[in-house]
Amino acid sequence: AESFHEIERIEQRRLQSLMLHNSNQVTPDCPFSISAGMEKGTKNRYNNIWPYDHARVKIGECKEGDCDYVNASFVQAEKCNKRYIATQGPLPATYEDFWKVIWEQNSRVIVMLTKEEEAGRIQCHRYWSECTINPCRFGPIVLQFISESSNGSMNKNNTIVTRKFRLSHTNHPEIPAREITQLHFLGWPDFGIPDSPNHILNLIDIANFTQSQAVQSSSHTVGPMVVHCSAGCGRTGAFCTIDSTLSLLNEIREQGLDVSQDLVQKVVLKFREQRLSMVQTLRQYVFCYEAVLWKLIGAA
Ligand code: PTR
Ligand code: PTR
Repeated sequence: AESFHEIERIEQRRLQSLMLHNSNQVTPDCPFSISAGMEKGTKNRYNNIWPYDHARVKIGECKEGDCDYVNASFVQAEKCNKRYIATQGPLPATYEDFWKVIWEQNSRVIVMLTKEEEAGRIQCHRYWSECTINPCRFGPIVLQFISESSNGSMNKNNTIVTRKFRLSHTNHPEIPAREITQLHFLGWPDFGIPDSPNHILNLIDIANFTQSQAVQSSSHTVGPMVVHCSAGCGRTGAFCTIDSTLSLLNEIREQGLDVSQDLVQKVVLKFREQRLSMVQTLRQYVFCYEAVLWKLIGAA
């Protein structure tokens, strides 16, 4: 708990100094600006979660200078080869932006960690489509639904719905359509944790396997996994922390280095420099340790 509170204090101090500096001046004692996001009210799901400018994902293909904004951040732990795009659950006003990011960053795997609706509140709008006959258009992007399958009944807490899509771009007919896989995990309530670390370790395995398949079948460098929940912070942060920590532990063991350091804390501290509130609650933070330990002792 103490180590999590330390993480929160560091973020509080950073935010206070942001507000003091009127949030748009990047200075040595305040290298974090969030001005791009604060001005884009209609493109943010929540009015207290914005990407830091230094780590935000920018949309390249936009005509006016002002349309590159999307509430998404590149996150990567130190010395870790895993890089992700952490983002909010898309809004109807940002569907096109979302798919542009997927296209431009050449991402192939989307991990969705929230139900569409929880307790009568929309957590994430349905940014995909199930138009099987006619593909859907999001601006220049063409999305074709291919299939949906599920490992269990819709209301089980370990359910993963796997949807496949084909993505192409009307301005780039020369680039072959790409297959995109969305892994939609239904067992993670907002601000809460899944029933068992097993569920999330299983999801991580599937996500990594899908990503590696995409890498193998592509002639180009495949982009980062896109991970989102509702705000793209709490659950997204925990997912990326568990995956990155396990990956770091593997590398460290292979190199015979010291495994006794507190990697989870290190990873979360780094992620919080890149996106606000990554791992949102103490319970989620503890869950990160549980999942890592669960994997290490081979219970999974
Ligand atoms: N659009 C990319 C560029 O010009 O940088 C090139 C590119 C082309 C990227 C095809 C990916 C492509 O698909 P695949 O990975 O399936 O070969
Ligand atoms: N305004 C909300 C809040 O701070 O409570 C923003 C928010 C919503 C933050 C959901 C995190 C949330 O969880 P997650 O990132 O897991 O969707």
